[in-house]
Amino acid sequence: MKALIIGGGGFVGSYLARQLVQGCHWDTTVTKLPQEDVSVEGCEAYNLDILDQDAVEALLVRLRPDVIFHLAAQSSVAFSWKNPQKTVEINLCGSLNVLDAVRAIEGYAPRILLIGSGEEYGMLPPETELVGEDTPVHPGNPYAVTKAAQNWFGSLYARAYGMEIVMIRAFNHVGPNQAPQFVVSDFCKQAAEISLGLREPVMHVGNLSAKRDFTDVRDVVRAYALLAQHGRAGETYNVGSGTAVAIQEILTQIIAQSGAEIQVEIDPAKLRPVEIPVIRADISKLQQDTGWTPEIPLEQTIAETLDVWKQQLQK
Ligand code: A2R
Ligand code: GDD
Repeated sequence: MKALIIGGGGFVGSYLARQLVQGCHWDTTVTKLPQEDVSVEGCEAYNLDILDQDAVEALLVRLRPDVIFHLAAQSSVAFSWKNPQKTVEINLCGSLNVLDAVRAIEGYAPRILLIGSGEEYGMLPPETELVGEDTPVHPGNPYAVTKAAQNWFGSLYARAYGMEIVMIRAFNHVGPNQAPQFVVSDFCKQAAEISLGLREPVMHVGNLSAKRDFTDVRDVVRAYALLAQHGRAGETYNVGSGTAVAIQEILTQIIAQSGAEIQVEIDPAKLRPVEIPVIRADISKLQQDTGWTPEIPLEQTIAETLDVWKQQLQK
């Protein structure tokens, strides 16, 4: 099996590349942006901007992968409020470039995994806390709008052109080396800096009452590989843990694991114009079709993320 990961220079990319090379033994190539570095043994890397459709098509003609994992995105909800246009350009126009590049190649019918988001469900009525794939979507931020639109295009192209597209709604994924704009990495970085005496013992946080569904990135990429093999074309799959944890609970765990005395301050700049109170995935469809189940507990992910930050900050 030949796999191509588009957007492999981000957080999930190198974990997915390792899963495909070491776990699945697939011939795997990644694309990245020129300033990024992806060094996964046994994996070749090419520079690719998904906004350049000709370049996307040329690479696909050259490699003709059997499976394409489309990860490339502007992935920050917070940034999407600041720059909705850029978010639309990358997440919607960029994804269409990938789909249209595949379509333009005569006789070529790869499987395509489009990675969307649990954020697509958005503002749900208060009693709907567990969201299945058929729950109507009400995106609550610009990022979520682009991912919902990507999902609709995936479903439309699968139906209209018979393309082998599987859509994924990924809920919050976490793990070592995630960028510090995301909550677990952000809190772990601040706690590590405090433990090492690099900053005053005060953590700056946003909304602690929101509840989100967190899964370790290594479990997430196992699910992606299984969906590439067993996911049904034209269908959407939730990928999450099936449990919702309050951000306050995560903060408490991180502070306890850091062993430091820490004060907490709400930073108004970290609050969002609209906040969805609870997001929790119904993962029964994923489990039925693939047999996947999450294996790494959140405490372990937090411990490893904290450790990696300490190592990096001491360099
Ligand atoms: O924004 P950057 O400089 O971090 O680069 C991101 C890259 N990217 C692009 N790649 C090709 N052409 C573009 N025009 C373009 N714009 C951005 O896609 C980054 O290296 C990668 C996405 O990785 P992350 O932002 O680290 O997201 P993560 O956590 O790996 O999530 C993978 C997928 C995304 O579609 C998320 O929206 C979804 O899972 O949750
Ligand atoms: N980043 C951040 N920093 N978030 C905070 C903070 C803080 O200091 N304090 C509280 N939060 C809350 C946010 O308001 C949000 O409710 C929750 O923590 C998670 O925020 P993020 O980690 O920034 O992730 P996200 O949920 O906005 O988006 C992530 O998950 C989506 C899937 O559900 C991203 O990885 C998206 O790309 C992904 O699609």
